[in-house]
Amino acid sequence: MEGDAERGSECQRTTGGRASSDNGSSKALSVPSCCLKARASAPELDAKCHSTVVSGWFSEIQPSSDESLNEVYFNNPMWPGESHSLKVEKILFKDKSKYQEVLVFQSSAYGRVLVLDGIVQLTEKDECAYQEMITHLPLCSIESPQNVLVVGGGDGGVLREIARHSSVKLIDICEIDQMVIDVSKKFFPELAIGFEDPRVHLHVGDAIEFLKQTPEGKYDAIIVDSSDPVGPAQELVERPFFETIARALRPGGVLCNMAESMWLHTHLIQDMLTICRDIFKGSVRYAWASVPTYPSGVIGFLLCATEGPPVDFVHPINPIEKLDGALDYRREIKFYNSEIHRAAFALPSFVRREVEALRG
Ligand code: SPD
Repeated sequence: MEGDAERGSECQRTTGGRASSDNGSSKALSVPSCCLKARASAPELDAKCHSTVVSGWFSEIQPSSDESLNEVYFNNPMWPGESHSLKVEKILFKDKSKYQEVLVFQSSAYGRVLVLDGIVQLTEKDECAYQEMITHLPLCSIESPQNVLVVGGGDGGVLREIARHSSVKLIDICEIDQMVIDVSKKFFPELAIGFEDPRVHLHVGDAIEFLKQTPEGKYDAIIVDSSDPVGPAQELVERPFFETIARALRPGGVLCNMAESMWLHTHLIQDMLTICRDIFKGSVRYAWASVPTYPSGVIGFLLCATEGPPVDFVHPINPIEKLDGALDYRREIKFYNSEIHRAAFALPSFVRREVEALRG
């Protein structure tokens, strides 16, 4: 759907904390534990409206459910009290898939932007930081990765990055939402190019079901490139999911999981680290990178290894600079290098203090 930047979005109302689903039934809205404070003080959570474009600006805020109040907005429960805005030149696409609202717009400062359920997933300008880090942090931490699984990642950017590793023979991807793939192919060719690699096998469906069918020990590395844990990705930060991941990894295999912002989500990071320390018997570390268009401007990565040959995440054993042709494969690498890799594990003192699980 195309339109001008001034046009707002249709709202789908919810009542009593329950969201209407496509078939008219309702299911409970779940809010991660780190957001309970926001929930307690925000009755507006009952509204589930996305992709607010007001006066030519997109913001990660949503209209209030109170119909008597015109133009009153509240922030996303994942980041109470703040909202980043981008100036919109043109809305290029907006539709609702079976799972979420999908919006693409041309911004004046960051190129094209992909938004799911009102939350920025990537922009053309800074996507390199996220896709390169979430991919090369794990793949450069093990020798000669061969079988890799991507959970989510329907835009194709992580596939593009995995393809730099010539040791890789198989790249499975399990993405739940076909619309994300189609939209990426149409509007983000620099990312969707990842799907063109002959090693890629696409599975459209639920990752938890996919992992249950996966033979034990199949993968050397699994990359979880999910959206935030509200909506379809909620289960991807919970114990049963991490258990299925660990089962699907070979001994000494590695997971890299998107792990939110250290400025906003230390509770969530603490929970994920505690669960993963328990499940993965090898090393478990937290790294981060700067991504200006994500809330608070940073994003974190949880790295876990299963029991087996020890993995030292901080010092890449498989440095990208030594991989033949990797730096220029299909397009020049923009953000990641071995120095950034090592530095990504340096954590501010407040994070070390607040996230108990990082002290061990
Ligand atoms: N807060 C937004 C986090 C989005 C993480 N997923 C991005 C998908 C890019 N491949």
